[in-house]
Amino acid sequence: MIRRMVTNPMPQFPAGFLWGVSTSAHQIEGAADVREPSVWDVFTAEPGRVKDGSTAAVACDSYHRYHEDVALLAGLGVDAYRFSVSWPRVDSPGGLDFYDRLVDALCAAGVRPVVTLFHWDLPVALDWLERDTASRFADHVSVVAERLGDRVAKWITLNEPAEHTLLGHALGVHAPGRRLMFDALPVAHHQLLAHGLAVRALRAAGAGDIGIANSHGPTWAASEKPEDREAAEFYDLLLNRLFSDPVLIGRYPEGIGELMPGDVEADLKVIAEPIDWYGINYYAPTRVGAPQGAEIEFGGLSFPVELPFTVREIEDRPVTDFGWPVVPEALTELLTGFAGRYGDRLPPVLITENGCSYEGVDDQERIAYLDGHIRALHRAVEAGVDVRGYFVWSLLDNFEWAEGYARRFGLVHTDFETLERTPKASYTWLRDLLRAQR
Ligand code: IFM
Repeated sequence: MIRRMVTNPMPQFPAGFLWGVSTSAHQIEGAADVREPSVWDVFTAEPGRVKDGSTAAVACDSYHRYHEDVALLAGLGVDAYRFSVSWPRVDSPGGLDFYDRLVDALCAAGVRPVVTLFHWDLPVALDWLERDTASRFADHVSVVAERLGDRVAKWITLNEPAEHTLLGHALGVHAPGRRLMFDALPVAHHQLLAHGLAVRALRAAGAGDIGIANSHGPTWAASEKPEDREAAEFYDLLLNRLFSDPVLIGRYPEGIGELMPGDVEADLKVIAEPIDWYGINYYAPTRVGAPQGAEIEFGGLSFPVELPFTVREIEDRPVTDFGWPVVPEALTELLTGFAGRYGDRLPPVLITENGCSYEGVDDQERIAYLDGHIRALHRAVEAGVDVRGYFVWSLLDNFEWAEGYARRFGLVHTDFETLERTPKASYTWLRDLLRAQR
C-alpha cells in the first residue's frame, strides 16, 4: 500500500502538452440492447468467463448519461477525451448518431475528441483469423471518418492489439476465448494490416493526426543467467517489438515474419504507412525468467502448455489492488529506451493510457501513482523524448473485462446499482494539477 503526501510542485510540461482521460465503448456505454452484439457479449454470456459473472449490458450507462460524463470532463479541465466507437454500434441503425451527439457535446464543452476505432469489441460475424476482417475494418473506419471527421482531433486505429491477440486468441481469457497459443499469430498480422489500411482510409477521407495505442513496458530479466535473459528477450519481443517494429520500421522482429500468413513483405508496406504520433499504454514493467513448469496460470486458469518464459514477482514494490507493481521510473526507462531503439523513425509519442486500480473514493494511492508517473514522464521529456500528451485510464470505474466490476480504475467512482458518479480525491488532485500547468 502506498500512502504518502504529494508535496513537491509538479514541473511544468511544454506548452501545448495534451492532457486527457481515456475510456472505451464496451467498458462504459451499456445500451447493449440497441446495437448489434460483439464477441464480448457472447463471451460474457458464457458461465465462468467473467470473475464476478457480470456483463457490460449496462456498465456505466454512458450511452444515456454521456452528458454527465462530458460535464465531469469539463469540470476536470482536460484538453481531450479518448473514447472508442463500438464497431457493432456503428453497424446498427442510429448508432453513429450517438457518436455524433457525443462529439458535438465534447466540442461544445471545449474538450477535444480523440477517437479509438477498435477497442476489442469485434462484431460477432467477424474473426481476426480471417484476412478479410482487415478490409472490413477499413470500410468501418471510412464510415466513421466521413461522419465525424470534421470534429475529431485525433484518431487511434487500434487499442492494444497485443492484448487482444494474447489474451483473446492465444490464452482465451478474453473474448473471443480462443486458446490457440502460437497459432494466434495471424490475429496479430491481420490487426496490423487493419491498422495500415485504416491509416490509408482515414487519409482518403481527409482525416489527419493519426496514431495507434500499443501497450508497452520494460521487461527485466529475473537474473543474469543466460536462460533468464533469453526468456526476457523473447517476452520483450512479444510485448515491445511485435506490434511496433512493423508499424515504425516496416519489418517484423527476426524469426517472426516467416510465421505470418499471406504476402508479408507487401503487407508490411501497408502496415508501415506513416503515422503522425505513436501511442503508448503503460502500466507496469514485467520481470521475466526461464520457464519453470509445464503449466502456466493466468486469470485463475491453468494452461497445460509450456511457454518459453514465466512472469516473476517484482519484489520490494507496492502493488495496486490488481496486483500490478507500482514502478514509476520504469516509464522513463521505457520512453528513453524506445527513443533509443527507433531514433528518428519514432514520431512524437502520446501516453494514451496510464492508471491503476484501487478501491475507495479517498484514493490517495491513485494520487501517488499518477504523481509518480507524471514526474517520470517529465524526466523522459527532459531527457529529450518528444512526448506530447498524457491520458489517464480511466475517467470512470467501468467494466474491466474478465475482472468484471471488481477493478476500479476511475478518477470518478461509479455506483453500479444507481449509476451515480462521484468524483474521487484523485479527480480533484488532477483538476488542480491541470490548472497549475496552464
Ligand atoms: O481496461 C483496460 C483497457 O481496456 C485497455 N488497457 C488496460 C486497461 C486496464 O486493464
